[in-house]
Amino acid sequence: MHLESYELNRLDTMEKKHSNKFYVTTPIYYGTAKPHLGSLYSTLLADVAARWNKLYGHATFFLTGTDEHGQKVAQAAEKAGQLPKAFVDKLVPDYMNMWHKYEFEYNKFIRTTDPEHIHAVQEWVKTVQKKGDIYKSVYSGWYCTPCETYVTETEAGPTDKAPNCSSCNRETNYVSEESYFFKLSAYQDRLLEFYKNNPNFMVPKERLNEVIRFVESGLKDLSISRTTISWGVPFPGDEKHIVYVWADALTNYISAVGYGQKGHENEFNFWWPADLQILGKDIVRFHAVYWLAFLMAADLKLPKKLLVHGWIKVNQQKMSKSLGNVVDPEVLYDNYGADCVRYYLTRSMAITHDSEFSIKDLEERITSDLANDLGNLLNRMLTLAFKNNLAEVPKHTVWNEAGVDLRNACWDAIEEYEQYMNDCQYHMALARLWKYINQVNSYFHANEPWKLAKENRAEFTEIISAVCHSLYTIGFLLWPIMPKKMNELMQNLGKTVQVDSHNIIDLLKDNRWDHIFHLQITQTLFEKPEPAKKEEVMQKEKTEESAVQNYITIDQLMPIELRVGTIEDCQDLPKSDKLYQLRVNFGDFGVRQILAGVRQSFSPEQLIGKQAVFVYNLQPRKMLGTESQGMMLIAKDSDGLLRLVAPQERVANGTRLS
Ligand code: ME8
Repeated sequence: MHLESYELNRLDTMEKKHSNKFYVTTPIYYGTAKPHLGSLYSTLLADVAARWNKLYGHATFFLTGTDEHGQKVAQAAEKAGQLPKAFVDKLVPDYMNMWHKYEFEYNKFIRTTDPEHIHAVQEWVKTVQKKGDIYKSVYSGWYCTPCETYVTETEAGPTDKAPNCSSCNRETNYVSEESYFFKLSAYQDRLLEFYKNNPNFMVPKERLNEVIRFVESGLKDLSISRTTISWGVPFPGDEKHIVYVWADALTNYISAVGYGQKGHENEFNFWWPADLQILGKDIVRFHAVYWLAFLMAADLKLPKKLLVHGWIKVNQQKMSKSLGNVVDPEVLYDNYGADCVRYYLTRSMAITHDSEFSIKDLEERITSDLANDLGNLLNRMLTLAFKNNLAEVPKHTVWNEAGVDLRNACWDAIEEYEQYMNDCQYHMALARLWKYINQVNSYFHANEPWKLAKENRAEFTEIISAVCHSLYTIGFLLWPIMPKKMNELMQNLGKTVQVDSHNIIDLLKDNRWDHIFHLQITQTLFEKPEPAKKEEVMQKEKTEESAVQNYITIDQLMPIELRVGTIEDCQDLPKSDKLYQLRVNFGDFGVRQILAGVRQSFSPEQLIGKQAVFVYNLQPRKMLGTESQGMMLIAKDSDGLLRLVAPQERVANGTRLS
């Protein structure tokens, strides 16, 4: 269910029905490229947090969206030969579709080009201007376009040369322009006071110290307008200027819930302040310093918590387009399904640290945690129950010692899992829950219910009931992580996950293990990844359609000499059923003998006289005792069909491709 906004009457009922509200946000992603595993990860964490709060019966609002103004987007659009708005319009569905695939139940997808947002940004500027915290002056300094930020004097040091950006290490440009400034310096003490009084404001706590050090080193007023570009929110009262993209973007968190919009005051007062704002460690300063000061200046409340997560790394490096190691979530979805990827990311990426992503780890997690530990437990219990006519598991009242121990262990697991989830330590929560899943497995094995089915029906039923109660609890607790799979698991137990205003976590804690279960066998919950699939994904990783793109630089490309030649002769290569021995004429560059493995797709008549493209400077090598002095390029489609690669019209033999 995706609600674009909450109407007022609905808000009234919500205020009455729900004991509490929970508002969670993700960064809004630059409208420059499609979603990748990093943006997916932040959004997943927000979805997990929102769903976890739904289990408490809280009214939740989950906001995500795109950051569409500024130089970075304008440049990307220009490069694509499009106007900025048309460019971002094309990208937004990519985000929405991907988020739907991964079952992200966001309530609003904000775009900074939305008219309500633009209006809200202007309202914020006017409010702060009235207060006297915005003034006009001239800005001169080094600017990093990829990060849309100025390098501070301290960071730049005494230099006439362009310093590299302290965040992304790319080169900066010197700019000097008339600008409106926000009196950030006036908020230094209030910010430090806030950090001191709210030591748990940031997860992980340690990051707050870095922020404190930065603020203590002295805050300079912040330039919040630009005259050098036009793609942005017009600065109210001075349309030569546009609002600095970060001042524009950060405001999304309040504009999305009604800030600055007449008739939306109740909505805004209901949702704001945000309970949790999720972001990567690259944008801490913007959120923990500028954003808070912007809010203070408008006399608005401050967010309750920032969750700052580390990088997902691939091959030991941060994923980034320029490094060419970007993982495509679509490929993962197609191969493993949304829930398995959701589980892997929450389980294996430690919130507080950078974590390495690998297909091998992903597959191991699916096999060991999901298919073996959890899936098999459900499977074995169901098969045994059905084999012994126990599709209806009756209410059980008096538990023997092993059952009582397992029930106590279940309650302990809930308590500790809850603690970790509320601290946003999702990977720890899952590790803790798996300890319990292993306890249930041990209980099942140790009590050997398969031996009791005939001789001690009461005890057999008790064991099945205990496993059902355990799985029922696990199903709810894991629902925020794997919503679809846990709905399936519940269906196997004859239950459903229904989130409304009830506090399910409390119900689980108070659960006396007195449920009746109507068991159903459906399809296997988790399939182990087939070895073939693994190979396929690995292979894809290596090719350009892959999850991980391995770019080469222009310098690596230049030495490869591709030339057009005419095939003058074509003979079978003795002892080979694949190779032809070709004689290829490269005009001024001579005639060469080249072996090509295309015998099964072309007859000699189909090749002789044709032009094709060859790698001309490949080191000669011998195949079956015959030397090949180059390589013919071939296009092979997914059905294995081969086609010659040739210029559309004949060119002089020896022509080089450039
Ligand atoms: O910074 N690992 O947008 P952005 C984990 N528009 N998370 C990653 C990641 C990685 N390798 N790469 C990116 C912007 N992320 C601004 C935000 S908010 C008012 C404006 C995630 O498209 C992480 O959350 O560059 C990071 O902070 C965010 O994407 C940056 O997204």
